[in-house]
Amino acid sequence: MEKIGKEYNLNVIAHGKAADLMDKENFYDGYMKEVPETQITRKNDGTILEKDITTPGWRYFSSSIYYISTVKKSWIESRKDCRGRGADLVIINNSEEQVFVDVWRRNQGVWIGANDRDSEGTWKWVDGNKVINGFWNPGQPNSNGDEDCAVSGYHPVNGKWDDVSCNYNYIWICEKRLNM
Ligand SMILES: [Ca+2]
Ligand SMILES: [Ca+2]
Repeated sequence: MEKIGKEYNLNVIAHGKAADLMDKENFYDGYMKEVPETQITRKNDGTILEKDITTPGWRYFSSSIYYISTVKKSWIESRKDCRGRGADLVIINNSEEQVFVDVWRRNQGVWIGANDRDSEGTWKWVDGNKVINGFWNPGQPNSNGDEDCAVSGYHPVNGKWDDVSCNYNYIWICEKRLNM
């Protein structure tokens, strides 16, 4: 499985397109079940290490590696998990990354790194940058009650975002940017 996983990652590097990921979905169904999770360590020297890109349990896509949880937790606990892995909740910068997340979430809601916990109505990513052109469902975010955290795929058939209570439990996706 190690060898196949490496070939798969290199293929994604070569093409870098979300469409390739959809083509490979059946492939990584098997792959994800068999490889163990391992902790990754943060590199400070700015080099791209093949070890990072091929870390078991993580997927490479467009200058980042991603991890998806197998259990559901609150947004804060999910973020804590990502930070413990040297990463943070996923920041979605463009439609390709949105498709990547949408394919990988497999019809489940996933926490993403967008929230308005600091200031109601001001949506920011976990890196502090404002959310611009978010992939929100119609009528969202509406802070219905008190909703400060964004989930992709609240409606399972569509990966668009809703704001929901941060205390709900969802799976989550972590992102670690590689220095390229
Ligand atoms: Ca809110
Ligand atoms: Ca909402």
